Amino acid sequence: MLPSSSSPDVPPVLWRNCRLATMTHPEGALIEDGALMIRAGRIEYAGSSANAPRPESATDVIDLEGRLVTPALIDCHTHLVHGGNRAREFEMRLNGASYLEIAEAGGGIVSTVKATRALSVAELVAQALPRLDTLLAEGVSTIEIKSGYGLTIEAELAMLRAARALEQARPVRVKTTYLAAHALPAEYKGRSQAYLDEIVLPGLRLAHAEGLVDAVDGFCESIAFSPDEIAQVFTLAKELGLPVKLHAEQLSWLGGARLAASFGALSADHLEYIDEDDARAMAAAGTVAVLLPGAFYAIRETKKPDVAALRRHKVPMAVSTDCNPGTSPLTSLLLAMNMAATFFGLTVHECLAGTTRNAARALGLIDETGTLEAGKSADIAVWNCALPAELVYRIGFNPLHGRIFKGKTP
Ligand code: DI6
Ligand code: FE
Repeated sequence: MLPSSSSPDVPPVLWRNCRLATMTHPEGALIEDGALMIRAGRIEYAGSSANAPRPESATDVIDLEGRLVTPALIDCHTHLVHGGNRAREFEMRLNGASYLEIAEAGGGIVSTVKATRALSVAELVAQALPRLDTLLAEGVSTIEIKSGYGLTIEAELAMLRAARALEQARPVRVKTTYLAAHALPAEYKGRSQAYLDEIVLPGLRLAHAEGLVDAVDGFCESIAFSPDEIAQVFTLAKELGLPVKLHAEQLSWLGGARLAASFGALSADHLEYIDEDDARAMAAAGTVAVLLPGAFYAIRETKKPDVAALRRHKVPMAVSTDCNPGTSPLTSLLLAMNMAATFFGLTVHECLAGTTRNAARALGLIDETGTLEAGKSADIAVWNCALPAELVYRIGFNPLHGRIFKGKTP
């Protein structure tokens, strides 16, 4: 059991004899004989044992026996709160049904909307907890959770209230994202402007007034909302002082990524269909590229994001599960890293940076977490392995030894 040192009157704890991946170095240097000093839930020192401060008493030294230590993982793009599942639809697809046939049979996002609207906040929390616990068991300490399956004002607020409640129910940091511009509900078929005017925009004002919104997102796609429609949502977000992010270029090119960049978005996500100019615009805006290999895999997409262009323009890349019941029923950030490496060619360091430092950036949290350095929250993962590559290469194996959140062992 790892020690806790979260309250100010508790003496600091020195953790020594670990292989430290602070994730502060662009190339991901590993400190072979590393140490951490943690006091009152914050990191006071992270670096070589040789330069570590002396502990105030011999009892406050913990030997990590050479284990790998990284920042706790961050899942920066999830639809974790939702009702029901889409297993039957999965089976229909295996039997050859097309997305259109499934949609016409009441499948797709519409079926999750129906299941979500039927649930209370408490029931939404209860259905999300097993998914959250699975992610926490793999060393996740920060998670982003979107609305987007309610599609009425009250149901969108309920989803965000459930997301906030999850932060009280578990030792985890939750960032919420308003995604009413996710899909057009059946009652507004063919009337997207009316949906924006009557639901999305007034709902955003109410959600913000209740303190439920940390960022605003949209689905910019031919089957969802146009750049002009997304721009209306982002304009209100900016008026309310909220950061934005966007599901962009997932199934086609519409100009979503560069629209997001023009609004100074925290991130643009999916990005299978971006081009060089999109990467350039994202780099100029400091917009993080969030790659979602689980959705690429589950829908059997063939077009891969242009990682070479993102690298050329030094666009920070994050990796996330996109945990959602339809296109990415994935609750393993370790497997998401393996997929990002295997499908998209990311390096081990890019994968680990993608679930720590750059994921923190995608949530506007880089000053609080995502790297191991003095002043930041003591959000730490200790692994029963020696190399970061062991976190990415295994498929379906969890080497977590212990997770520390704000200096406390949950
Ligand atoms: N892109 C996706 O892949 C999911 N949402 C989005 O904007 C699909 C969500 C679902 O199918 O339930
Ligand atoms: Fe998504």
